[in-house]
Amino acid sequence: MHVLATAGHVDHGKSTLVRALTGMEPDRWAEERRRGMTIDLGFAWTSLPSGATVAFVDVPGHERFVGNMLAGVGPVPAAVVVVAADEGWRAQSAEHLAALDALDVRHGLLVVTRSDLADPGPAIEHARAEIAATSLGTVEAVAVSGVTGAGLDELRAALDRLVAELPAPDPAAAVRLWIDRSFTVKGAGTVVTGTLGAGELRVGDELELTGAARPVRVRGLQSLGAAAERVGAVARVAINLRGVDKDTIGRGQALLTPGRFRLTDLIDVRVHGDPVADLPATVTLHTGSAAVSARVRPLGADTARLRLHTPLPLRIGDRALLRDPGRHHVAGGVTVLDVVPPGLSRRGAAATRAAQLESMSGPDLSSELHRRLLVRRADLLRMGVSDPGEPVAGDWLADPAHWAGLGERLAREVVQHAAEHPLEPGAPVEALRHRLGLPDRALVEALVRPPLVNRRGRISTGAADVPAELVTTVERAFDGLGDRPFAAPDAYRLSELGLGTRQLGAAVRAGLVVQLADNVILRADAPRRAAQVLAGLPGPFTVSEARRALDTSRRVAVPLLELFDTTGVTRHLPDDRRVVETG
Ligand SMILES: Nc1nc2c(ncn2[C@@H]2O[C@H](COP(=O)(O)OP(=O)(O)O)[C@@H](O)[C@H]2O)c(=O)[nH]1
Ligand SMILES: [Mg+2]
Repeated sequence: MHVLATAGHVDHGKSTLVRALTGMEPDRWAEERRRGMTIDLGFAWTSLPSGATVAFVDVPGHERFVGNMLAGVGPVPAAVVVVAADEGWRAQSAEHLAALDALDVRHGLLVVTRSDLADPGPAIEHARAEIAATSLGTVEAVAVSGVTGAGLDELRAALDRLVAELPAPDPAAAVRLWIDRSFTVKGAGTVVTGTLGAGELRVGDELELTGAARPVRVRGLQSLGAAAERVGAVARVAINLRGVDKDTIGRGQALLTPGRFRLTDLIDVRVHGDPVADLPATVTLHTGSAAVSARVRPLGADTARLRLHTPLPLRIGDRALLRDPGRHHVAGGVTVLDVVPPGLSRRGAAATRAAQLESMSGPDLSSELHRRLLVRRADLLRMGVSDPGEPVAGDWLADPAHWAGLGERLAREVVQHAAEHPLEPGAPVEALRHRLGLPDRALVEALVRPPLVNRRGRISTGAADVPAELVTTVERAFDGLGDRPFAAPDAYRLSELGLGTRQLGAAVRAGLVVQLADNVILRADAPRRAAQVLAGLPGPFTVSEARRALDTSRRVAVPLLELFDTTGVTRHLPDDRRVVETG
């Protein structure tokens, strides 16, 4: 099915045309039929010669009902612009066309009606020129009479050509159904209708309803008057809802696939049309079937921040229309650039923001990542990025350059931590998460790559490349200590060999030695072996007893025992003796 909206000045023959094409009455209200004027949206449908089904959303032309017109046009991708041959281009011809342009409607057809009353030539010429200057571009034109039926066959053929060029909807897309009508049906309860532009609805689906605290469930579906188990886009659809009261639902609200949209009341937009500086401080923003009041804060020459009176399920790339509520005129269209914009409290923040918005257009993954650096995949989907790519960890997506930079920073932090805490077997993940300002430990872990290693929640430099010279020098430091594995080379010997802070740090990171204090080093396996020796002592022991058992000095024994205390190898008793912890 295809859905088209009518557009055009009041009394130019829109409803008559829809009636002639479909045999259905688009003016649903008794008042409309009595006054011979469309007030609210009308709906009718028919089959085209190709077999394609086309449904019309017939809109009111009177300027008092432009709000209703916009609710009908908002969700529809194509329009039939109607102009009366005998009246020509009029105020709402222009206003409706400006609205289609603001909403970036790209497909349409010009129908000049009442051509039994006047030569349609001048109206066609004028209208086509006006339309050509908008998002609709060059359109086909057909002259008809809704009364005599002349031209209707050509129109049906032209409609077939129009619907054939409409883009195919994405059946897998999330549903955002803008409600254009709601009513109660005896025995069935609340029913809402709308134009389904993408995705699919099924009986039993649970949906979010904007403005409602609880989800609603689809109890029944109808399309073009027939019940259906599922309805795919594009379609006019009527939805019987469970769990909702008629009084709490209506035009302007939307039914949403759960978890796929976020409601926002603050958006940054690009303005098409009037210069931003000319916009009134308060405008009415129309999108889908919604119309909400919005405060305008100009940012750049064609960008602004809008504070919406009511939050809407908007995504980056959405189009909306701004109307001046005072002068009743279409002030322009907007493209949503950001639905979670940064605060502007710092001095100069607005100018910086304007510069950022300069280069933005649609929901482009790389620029979103560039802007947000790290963001959850689900959040990007909600913002309107349809293919957010592969996460770096968990649900997190990262800007590639930022991620590479974080990897380098992590390596530096780990090296620095090793230098500051040479006795620790690496930096704790949580400490690194904090140092790097990351929101999730999983990110730190995902940044670990060789030569870094992650062992039991600590990240270390692992087996780094050790200069052969360093290995030899360290060996020489232990020369002459013979078979005393717990004896440390003295400070003089170290300085003689050129083993300063940096060299010792490297030797520690390379796993050659452990450093117990300034200038106090042992071979790397010494602490493990010392623990075995101490475990063989008959009972609690003093520092002196440990020192003798290990055949070493207090200079080594004291910091070694302190290390054992902190790592849980020994327990320090109140009488200053220690025991080796078992198990
Ligand atoms: N002679 C003639 N009258 C028409 C034609 N189309 C519409 N009308 C009349 O024009 C008036 C307005 O038509 P309507 O369809 O209600 O216009 P709308 O406001 O654009 O929906 C009605 O009195 C129609 O009967 C046409 O093609 N020829
Ligand atoms: Mg009408």
